[in-house]
Order: sequence, then structure tokens, then C-alpha cells
Amino acid sequence: MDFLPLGDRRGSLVALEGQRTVPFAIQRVYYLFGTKAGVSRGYHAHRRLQQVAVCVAGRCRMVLDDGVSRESVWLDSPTRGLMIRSMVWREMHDFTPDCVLLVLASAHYDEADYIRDYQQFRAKLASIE
Ligand code: T46
Repeated sequence: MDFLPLGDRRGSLVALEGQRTVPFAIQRVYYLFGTKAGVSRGYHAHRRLQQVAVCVAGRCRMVLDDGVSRESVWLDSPTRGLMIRSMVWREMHDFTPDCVLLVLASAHYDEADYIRDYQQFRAKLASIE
């Protein structure tokens, strides 16, 4: 999803609003930064959580796997967000040292919502088909 950059000669601004720019009520905001060189993150899916990820500085590569197809997307613009729906396996790779990945989430943190084992993720998908 593309965000409209606002602003003027002083610089740019992007405003993200729950249930408007972002298609859910935002319950939580967090950001990943200082990811060490060569480190990958993620390797999980969420049972119910929906999220939008925006790289507000630097870049990283997000891999999304819905059990049918696997796509790799570079996040490298503060005006582009990636919608991550529930029951999608995600991995994050190739973080630049300056990468700050902002994530808007539809719910508060709940470890019980995570599926951190890929085989369990595939089994859960098969059970809801
Ligand atoms: C996701 C990707 C994009 C909390 O206590 N509260 C929080 O809101 C979050 C997000 C994490 N944590 C704790 C849980 C772990 O002890 O912070 C630690 C690191 O979390 P995790 O290993 O899950 O981080 P990533 O970078 O692998 O994944 C994160 C999010 O957890 C996840 O929902 O989709 O970023």
C-alpha cells in the first residue's frame, strides 16, 4: 500500500490512521532497529494478528509465505507499507544497519497468537482449509 506524503518545502510527513489508511484499528505500534549484520528475524506466523510494516529508514527484505506461494518484498520507502495478514509466515532478511522497521498491529502483544514452528503453521493451515 502506498501512503500519500504530505509536507511542504521543509520536508515530508506521512500520517497513518487506523481504519482509514490502515485497514484495522491500531492497538499497538512497535519498531525494529539495530538489527545486527547478517541476522534474520521473524520465522513465525500469527493466528489472528494483522499488521502493516513500513521501513521508515534503511531497508530490509520481507518474505511472506501463505502456504501456497512465497514472495520476497524489499521494504525501502517510508511511503510504502506492507500489509501482513493473519496466518502468513514471515521472515525478515538483509537489514541495513540503519534500518528502522515500524509495525502497526491490530492487537496487543500476545505470545499465544504466535506460531513459531513452520510445520505447525502448515498443519494449522491444512486444518482450516
Ligand atoms: C512480527 C515481526 C514483523 C514484546 O514483548 N512485545 C511486542 O509487542 C513484540 C513485537 C515483541 N515482544 C518481545 C517478544 C520477544 O521476547 O520482544 C522479543 C522479540 O520479539 P520477536 O522475536 O517476536 O521479534 P521479531 O523481530 O522476530 O518479530 C517481530 C514481531 O514479534 C512479529 O509480530 O510480525 O516483528
